[in-house]
Amino acid sequence: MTRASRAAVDLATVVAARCDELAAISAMPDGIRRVHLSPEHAAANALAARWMAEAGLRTWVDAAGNLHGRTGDDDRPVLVVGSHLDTVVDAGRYDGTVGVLTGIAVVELLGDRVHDLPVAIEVVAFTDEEGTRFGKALLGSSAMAGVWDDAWWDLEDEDGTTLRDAATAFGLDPARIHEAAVDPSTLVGYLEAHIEQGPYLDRAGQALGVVTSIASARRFSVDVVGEARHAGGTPYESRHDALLGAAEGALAVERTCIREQHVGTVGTMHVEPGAVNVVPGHARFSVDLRGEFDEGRDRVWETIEDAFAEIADRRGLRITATEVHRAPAVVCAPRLMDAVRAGIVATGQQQPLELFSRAGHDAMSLGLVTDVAMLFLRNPDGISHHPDEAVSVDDVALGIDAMTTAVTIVATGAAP
Ligand code: HGY
Ligand code: MN
Ligand code: MN
Repeated sequence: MTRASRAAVDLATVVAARCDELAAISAMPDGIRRVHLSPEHAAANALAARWMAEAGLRTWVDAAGNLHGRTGDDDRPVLVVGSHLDTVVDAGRYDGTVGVLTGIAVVELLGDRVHDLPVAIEVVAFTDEEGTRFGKALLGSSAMAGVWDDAWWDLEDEDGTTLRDAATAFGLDPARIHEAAVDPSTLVGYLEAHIEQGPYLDRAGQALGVVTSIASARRFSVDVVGEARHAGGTPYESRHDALLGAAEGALAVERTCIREQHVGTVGTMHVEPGAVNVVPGHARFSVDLRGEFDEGRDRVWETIEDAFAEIADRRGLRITATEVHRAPAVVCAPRLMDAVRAGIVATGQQQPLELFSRAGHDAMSLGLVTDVAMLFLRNPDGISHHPDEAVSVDDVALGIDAMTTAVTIVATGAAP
């Protein structure tokens, strides 16, 4: 029988209310959209910084736009606890936010004990975990991991604004981005609490789970060039219809991934000239491809590219795929997984489910420079990246208790 502490239940109630406050910071009148380097990003950082300060954390925004809050200002080694505040379009209100707010709640639950720990706790609210605005995900955590690629500055959003110009307008100095990089020797590890974004904890009747590894991902922008022609006068045998080529390409992604037990999604598609009486001459669509391991993911991508080549040849099209994001699979560290597992068991949940994350997370970036582990919270029906995304206050309370225990174990080697 799982049972959260009274203090964690009170904190979880605050976390839920804060998720609602953050949800109101949106570029959409009737949904949640909070993207990298936007006014909503700045507002969310300011609000979360206030909550961090109220919890006694020293706060700052780094050269990439990530918000940090740390206990003390000495040179103790650092345990980072975080997640992200940016969102997809028409998002749910718990993806990322619950992890950041759980980190703040852990500091509040530890209270004065936090100063006795041999490590500093640093809560980080990453920006641009999603890649919604510029297509490349994990920009904030990549900067902190020290793997920034200056070529990213030329990425453009749908309005043609470059990442460089957006960063400058936000008040950041692109020339100083490398100052966001953490010194890996100062870290003892990274822990992240996140809603599962899948149905497996819900199906198992468990509130919390331990993540074993995080999906290996690649994203592409696929251009399909055909010929715009009159919709009435052009016989089929003379057509090079870019939309139909893209449609066949999207179906090839689905067919290949089902057969190869991977996950591929075509989330966006643009067609030009976009007139009812013109055979489309150009189409562009996105591919989000994931697998448990990099080798399998790459093999599946090669199969998909072969399918694109066959479609292009048969329909007289030019199909070009450009990679816009790649993140290697990250295996969670057993010593941190043990701490997360112990935290869950301490809430009364025996034999916590261990599962591979099909969703990407900032832990993928931090996993390049330090040990990482993740705590999953039950996400009813696995609905996420959707307004119906949900998590219960009771499960958030259990997550706060579990994360507090995990943090204490990682920091001191023993449970509180
Ligand atoms: O796309 C993902 O998997 C994550 O939610 N950014
Ligand atoms: Mn997400
Ligand atoms: Mn997320």
